[in-house]
Amino acid sequence: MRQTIFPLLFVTLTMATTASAQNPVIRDQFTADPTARVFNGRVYLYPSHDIVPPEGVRQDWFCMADYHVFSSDNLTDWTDHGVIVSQENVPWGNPTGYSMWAPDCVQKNGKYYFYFPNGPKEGRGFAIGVATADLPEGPYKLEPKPIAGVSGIDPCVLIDNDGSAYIYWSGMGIRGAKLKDNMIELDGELQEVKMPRREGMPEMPPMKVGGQQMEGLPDGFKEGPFAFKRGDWYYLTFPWVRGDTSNGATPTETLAYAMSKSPLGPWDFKGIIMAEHANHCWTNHHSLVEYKGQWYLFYHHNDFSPRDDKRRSVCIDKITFHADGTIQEVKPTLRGVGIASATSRLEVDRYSAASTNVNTALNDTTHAFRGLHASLPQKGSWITFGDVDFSGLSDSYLVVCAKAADNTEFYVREKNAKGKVIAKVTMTVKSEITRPGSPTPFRRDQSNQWLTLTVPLEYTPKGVADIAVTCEGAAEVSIDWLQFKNRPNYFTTVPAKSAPTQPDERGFIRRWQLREPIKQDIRSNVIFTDSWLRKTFADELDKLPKQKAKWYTLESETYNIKIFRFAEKYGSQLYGNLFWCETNIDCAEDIENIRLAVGSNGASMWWLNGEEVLLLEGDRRMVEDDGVSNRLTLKKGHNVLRGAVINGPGLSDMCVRFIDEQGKPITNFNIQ
Ligand code: FUB
Repeated sequence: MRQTIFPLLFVTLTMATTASAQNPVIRDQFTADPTARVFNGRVYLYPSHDIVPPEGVRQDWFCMADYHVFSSDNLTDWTDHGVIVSQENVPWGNPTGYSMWAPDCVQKNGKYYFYFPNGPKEGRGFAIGVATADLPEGPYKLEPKPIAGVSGIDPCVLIDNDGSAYIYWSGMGIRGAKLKDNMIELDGELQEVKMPRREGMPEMPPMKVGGQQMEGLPDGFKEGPFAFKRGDWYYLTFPWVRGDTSNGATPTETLAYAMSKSPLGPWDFKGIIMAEHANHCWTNHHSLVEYKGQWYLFYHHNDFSPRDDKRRSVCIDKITFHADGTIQEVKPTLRGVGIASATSRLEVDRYSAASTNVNTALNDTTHAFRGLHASLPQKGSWITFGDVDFSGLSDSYLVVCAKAADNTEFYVREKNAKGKVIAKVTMTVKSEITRPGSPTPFRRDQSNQWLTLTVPLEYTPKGVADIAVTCEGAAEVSIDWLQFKNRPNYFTTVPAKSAPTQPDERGFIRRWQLREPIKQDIRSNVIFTDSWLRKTFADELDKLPKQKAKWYTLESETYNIKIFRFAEKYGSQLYGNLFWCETNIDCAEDIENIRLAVGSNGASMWWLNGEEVLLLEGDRRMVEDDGVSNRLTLKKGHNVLRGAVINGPGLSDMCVRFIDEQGKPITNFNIQ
């Protein structure tokens, strides 16, 4: 038998990762008809791949040209392994049919069998092809012919405890058949069936059909069989149009199921797994899988294409079984499954639950993959978002992307709408905000636009907790996402009685004692004249011994001391501060004819052993060696270098070192 080999060609060279604990789970392409399987401890997702039909192809119909496979070990972070099978490479398939509908993949004796429907090169209808691989993500090798005796779509394979394999498909109802050990042929005789003649079409020759009709299923349109075994029950689950409009439901697909004690039935119909989609998306298609002790329902919905129900996206929700094996109906959520790290972007617009007046809408109606936002219209409106893991938080703050009129308040709380307040957010004209991707905050002056705000925390939950966002003001608040961030470690605390350190190789002093910032109300740095600075520093210096302020001994990660980060952590405001700093220098001998060289943002003044040695007046930037003192001596033994840095509306930092006559750094002293 000739086998067509399509080696690595089919696997895209890069693997993309998407992190999305919410529904839909794949956010950069349409994905439908999800079959989830657990292989080697990971969940593999084999969906079909909806695309927008190219020109010349029917625009209002399903359009699929290839298959991707995705995998995850937490149902949150998904790796796209790329294309595994493509229509132009199927030896028997129509290369421009765009009919690569719902697939499945199973593993037997270490080999992976990928089953997929496709339109044949000649004739009409669908056949089911097989591709095999040594790994779940491929590369896959295509069988030259489809499975004889199977005419239809939506293949699903069940492997029983004794290794017997059964295939189910839809076409003329739902059919099932035993597979031979080779997994690519039906076991048993094929029957000749006369094909019904379609109006205007030539008569078709009779077809050889295998397997048997699945008995016991309800009337009404059925497709997409997914069969599995749990305990000693076999389940046959399937999209089903119940056609019952009495409860207001439109005749679109539900997900339904039947149970049996034998793999090919007869089946005992049990009811609904998921009701019709509320927005009338016509199809649903699904699979059930147990992973790490929890059962999950994978299904699809047209969230990213609300006006076109042939472009769909895969969602996941938890599913539970009653003690008698029957299934509890699943209500679709936007939150989906998986524990979301508090430090990842929490798309709270895809909430677990919401007050009835909350609306969700696309951020950009022309680019659905740009996501959604949720609007909380009035005081008391709320959304909750389950399973957030706070364990990775230390010294953190909240970043939130929201839109509201000025002075509108909303809170982030633990657990629910009445829970403990984690952070209070007020949208004000003078909000200090950070552009995404930029570390520099700035001030905004317009209202009711999308803003990314940085907010201090009132309280940090422990472990895994649910959170809620509550509207506290009279006006509407729209929320896109939240994220908790840990402040980077710009400083290390130096414990008392630590060993002395030295300046770095460029002579910069990194160990400092910093007094907690002193708030200043300074609108502009133009006031930093010599006389103003001398008076201000002299007054403050006078007060220093009388104050009960806290001093911190810190070692900086960088040569320039980011005292604005110190202010952020230990002060009441980021801008408008006076900082006192001291460092203790021990010399083995006198070091003469050297100069103190300082860069500071903004102005600063420096004293060595109580004597003023340098003043940097005016509105300064931190530039290395911006101001240099007269010649001075670091005396043998102990020396104290003291500085005062002051800034109005800017972010403060400083770099300090001693240099010799040639400008070379002095490094031969200890710092206590
Ligand atoms: O995706 C194309 C078809 O739509 C599937 O094969 C059916 O199950 C339905 O979901």
